[in-house]
Amino acid sequence: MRQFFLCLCCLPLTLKIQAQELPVDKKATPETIRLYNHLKTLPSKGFLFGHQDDLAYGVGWKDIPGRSDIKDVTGDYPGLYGWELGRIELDHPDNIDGVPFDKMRQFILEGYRRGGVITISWHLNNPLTGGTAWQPAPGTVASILPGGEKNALYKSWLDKVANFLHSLKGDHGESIPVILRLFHELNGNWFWWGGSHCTPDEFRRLWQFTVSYLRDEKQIHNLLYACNTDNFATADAWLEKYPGDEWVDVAGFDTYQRTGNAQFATAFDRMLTLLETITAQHHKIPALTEFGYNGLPDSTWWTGTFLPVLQVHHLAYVMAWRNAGDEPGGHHEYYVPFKGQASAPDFVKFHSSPRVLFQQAAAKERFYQK
Ligand code: BMA
Repeated sequence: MRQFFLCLCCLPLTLKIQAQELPVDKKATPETIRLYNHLKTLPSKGFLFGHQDDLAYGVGWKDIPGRSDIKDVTGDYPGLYGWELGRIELDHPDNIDGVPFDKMRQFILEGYRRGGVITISWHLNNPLTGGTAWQPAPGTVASILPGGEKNALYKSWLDKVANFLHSLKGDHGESIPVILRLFHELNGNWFWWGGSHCTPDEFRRLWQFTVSYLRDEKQIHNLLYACNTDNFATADAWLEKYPGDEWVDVAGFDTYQRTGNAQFATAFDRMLTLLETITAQHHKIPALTEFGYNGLPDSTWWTGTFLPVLQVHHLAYVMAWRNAGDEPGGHHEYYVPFKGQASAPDFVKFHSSPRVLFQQAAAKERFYQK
């Protein structure tokens, strides 16, 4: 009898532990479902720190096994790794930023093995004109929807994306979960899918078609879907083209500092407050899907400007954009410090803040395990 009572007492606890919510894909793999549930509760503890292309290159180096600018500075890898599929649609061996897809697959496995989280974006060419992602043309979105003249071409591009996603396998043959960030910065006018280049209805249909095609047609079940704007002014503005609760797992925005610290901090804080309201109402995972202060000219930016704002908000992750280094035309692009960069000592302090999770802390979360 006593044993029976004990069992009954344990029942609610057991049920609670086992109650897993399902993402957009109800047939998602066990690892993907675990990651989804874990990321939902993570913001109450802290946020992952991510970096685009972290393992592929940094400022002044490329393709050195095990190297990472973040590791050079902190001794730790990021907790989240961003990768980019642009040019996969052209069957190109390298992506838009010179990362070979074969190597990317290895880097993804490497990050996953360390317990990190993977997110992927896609600056796909304009399917109507053959121009780049940054070359909008009237009617592009309509042309790739079902019934449109470029729908077959777009599907053939999605087939290539599906093949790549399908090829991402862990050591036990399991599919590596990926947060797929589709049609990002959707409220900006610079991409063919963005801003005034399509109607809210066209955008929603594009999103829903793409998710359905990957999930239902191609049977890709290792994906969480992230939807993000660029800077935005109101919750209504963020939601203007929102594809709908059943189509989105992660909700976020991208922001870059192009003003003084105080002005940036005020705007950033405001957007985070709005995002938290949106994600609470819609039960989505909140994330800062891209950020950066190019060249990091302020040596105390990490703990003086960025962290004070982040600390009073709740996000699952933040992701710094890529350390491209020197670019043609005398430009440079980098968003995390490299060894010797002015903000490197402050980044080490930022790394040790208890709410910021790099790889060592991320591994302890055991995102993919029961
Ligand atoms: C932009 C820049 C470009 C890059 C593109 C796609 O923000 O970093 O140099 O080609 O993203 O990754």
